[in-house]
Amino acid sequence: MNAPEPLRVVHAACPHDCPDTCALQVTVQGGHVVRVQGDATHPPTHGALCTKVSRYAERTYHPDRVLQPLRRVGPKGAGRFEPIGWDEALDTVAARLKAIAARDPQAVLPYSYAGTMGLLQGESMAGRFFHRLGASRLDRTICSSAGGEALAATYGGKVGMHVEHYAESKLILIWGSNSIASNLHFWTFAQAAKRAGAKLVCIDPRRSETADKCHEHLALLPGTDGALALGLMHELVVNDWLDHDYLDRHVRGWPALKERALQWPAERAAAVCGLQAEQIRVLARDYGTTQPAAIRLNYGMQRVRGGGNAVRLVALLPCLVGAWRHRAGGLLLSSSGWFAPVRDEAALQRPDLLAGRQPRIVNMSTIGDELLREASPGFGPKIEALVVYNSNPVAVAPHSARVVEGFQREDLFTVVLEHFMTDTADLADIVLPATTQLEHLDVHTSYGHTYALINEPAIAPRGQAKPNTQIFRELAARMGFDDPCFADSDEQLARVALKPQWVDFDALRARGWAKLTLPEAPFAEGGFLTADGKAWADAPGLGLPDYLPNHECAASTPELAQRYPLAMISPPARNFLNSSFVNVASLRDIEGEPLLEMHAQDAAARGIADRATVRVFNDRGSYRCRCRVSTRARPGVVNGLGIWWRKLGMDGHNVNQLTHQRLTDLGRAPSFYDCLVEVEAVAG
Ligand SMILES: Nc1nc2c(c(=O)[nH]1)N[C@H]1C(S)=C(S)[C@@H](COP(=O)(O)OP(=O)(O)OC[C@H]3O[C@@H](n4cnc5c(=O)[nH]c(N)nc54)[C@H](O)[C@@H]3O)O[C@H]1N2
Ligand SMILES: Nc1nc2c(c(=O)[nH]1)N[C@H]1C(S)=C(S)[C@@H](COP(=O)(O)OP(=O)(O)OC[C@H]3O[C@@H](n4cnc5c(=O)[nH]c(N)nc54)[C@H](O)[C@@H]3O)O[C@H]1N2
Ligand code: SF4
Ligand SMILES: [Mo]
Repeated sequence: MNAPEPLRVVHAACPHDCPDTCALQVTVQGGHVVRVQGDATHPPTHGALCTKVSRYAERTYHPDRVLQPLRRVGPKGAGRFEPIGWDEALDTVAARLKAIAARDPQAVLPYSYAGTMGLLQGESMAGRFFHRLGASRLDRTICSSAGGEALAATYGGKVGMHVEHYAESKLILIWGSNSIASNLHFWTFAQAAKRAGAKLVCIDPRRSETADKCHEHLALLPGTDGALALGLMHELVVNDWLDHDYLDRHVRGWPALKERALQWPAERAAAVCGLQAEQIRVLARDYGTTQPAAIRLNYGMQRVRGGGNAVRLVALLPCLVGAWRHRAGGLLLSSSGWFAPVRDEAALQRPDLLAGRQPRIVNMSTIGDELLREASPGFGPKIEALVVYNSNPVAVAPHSARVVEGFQREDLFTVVLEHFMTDTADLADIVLPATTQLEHLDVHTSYGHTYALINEPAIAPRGQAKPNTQIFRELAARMGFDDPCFADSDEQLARVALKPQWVDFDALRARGWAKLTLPEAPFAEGGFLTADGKAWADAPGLGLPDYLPNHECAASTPELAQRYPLAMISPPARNFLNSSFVNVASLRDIEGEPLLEMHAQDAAARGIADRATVRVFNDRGSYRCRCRVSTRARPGVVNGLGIWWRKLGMDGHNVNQLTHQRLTDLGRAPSFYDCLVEVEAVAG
């Protein structure tokens, strides 16, 4: 008998759009991945992974992986494809893009998001390619730009506490975050704090898994967080639970904001939020009298019309009470701004290849409308070609009916780089097989901690799959782009991704991760990243933040609220990551079917029984799912857990059949959780 092949352990990083960006250790034997584990030495990961990524190998070795290029044969959307060789596939794509670009390169649009958060397989070679072509630029707003712009307007960047320090907090507000599902490694620190006596408060319309484990749960109405923050400020002012010294020295515009807050007694805020005034008073007293007090804000609360204003208001709370003086006090929404000086985006993406051109910018969040727009002086040319990578827009973008109509245009040429035949790949003309994280090199930063990570390839690409970088390299050659930068290898890209004065690449490689050197309590003495170092209540061009009611609610659209009296939010299901993993059988089995959680009172009023099949609908469309009559939903609000692949749902639709394309107040982002619906039981 032969001796068993030796085991090899490779440093890797979780590629997913998740704040935790775990450090992985991948065990390989005989060219095959046998185990994916968390790196015990990486402090935020501490050796533990979520259920989804513990199964990452199942995704890589999935029998449905697309492993060769495909060309559509039937009519668009019929899902009939035939395998073709790489040469033919790339020649076809290059010929079409060349012909379109000869008329106007802006008729070509890249569409990508965070299927992988890797700096290489994200926007490196792809960025170079589209810059050189002069294609339309994509406004990448689908997730976090309302909150991101709000943080920039308040702190001067997407910066906040170090996640590790939550373990020492005495009070933690978990605000718009189902941390157990979507920020597991923060939750570990919050639990340590809880064991040490800290109080945990969850602020979320849904009684989530996380709310179950907190001491208090404020189930406010969706989109009312700004009113809650103003109500809390009112209590902090009238009870003088303020850090006057901090406010005087480190906050710009506080006197004016204080006047606004004084118009929001607890009763007024409670009426808007659908809470009891007493709940707001108790929370304000806790927050005003406990140090250190920390807020873990997450993006769930900014997917509404007033999301940007709400984040600005919440982000000012730690300044009122001086929470920033402690390393275990303050707020974290995103840590990605700490990496802004570290990442060398210009070196990776080479915007200089635009050579002075300024192509139009197209918003990814309104892709349905954009694809259906005709040429006009204001818009420019009609979109004739779409190159999709790292995203599944047909499932995740709002107002699916419009999105699908756009993707079904017979005159649209669509290329999709993918691992699987997603809802988007089904509507492609050409599908190109991409490698997964176990098959390519990458470098990662994080939006939930302050460590850089390396991802070494563990195995050779499966089948004929190629890294995104390689696909764009080969396409560039066929387009005749002979700039030397298109010959850079992934290794060369990895070496320029992070600036050496911050992260030494060889040290990163040796250990798998590297912590940025940053102050422990970054704003203990002010020093925000704004022009004057203060936190801005009054931001240039924006003025003071205020509560803005949802696009769709009784206050803004009373007639609509009569017909569609239920507010629907569509937060992520725990065992999926956006629409990724929906096709991994073991994870889909845990989730079961597309679910709508509904309060018993609302169910009784409609004669809906637990586990009934229901139709959820509004003027934009409808979809079917299983109803769970549950205390996870508060009265008046239904929770449609996302984001199923349309074709794996009950009727070929998902929750985005109901969402709309109206944008947030800041950041031009979608307002997924600002959506009125009605629900009825259906037979069968
Ligand atoms: N398991 C899992 N993890 C994920 C994801 C996933 O799909 N699955 N998605 C990843 C992505 S893309 C992101 S952007 C991050 C963060 O993604 P988030 O969407 O922030 O993720 P959650 O924290 O799961 O969900 C947000 C919470 O906000 C609540 N919420 C909805 N509307 C409101 C509101 O108006 N006010 C308040 N206060 N709360 C509201 C929801 O009920 C939910 O519990 O998570 C990432 N992690
Ligand atoms: N109703 C509703 N809609 C939502 C949300 C919600 O909460 N409710 N959340 C929104 C949010 S926060 C976000 S971030 C978006 C997310 O939307 P997307 O960024 O589109 O995320 P995914 O659905 O995970 O799709 C990512 C795709 O990229 C592919 N991929 C992964 N790695 C690679 C790679 O290396 N190469 C290539 N070529 N492909 C790769 C995966 O196979 C997957 O199909 O959805 C948004 N849509
Ligand atoms: S999805 Fe998040 S929690 Fe799961 S392994 Fe990746 S980074 Fe860690
Ligand atoms: Mo996201």
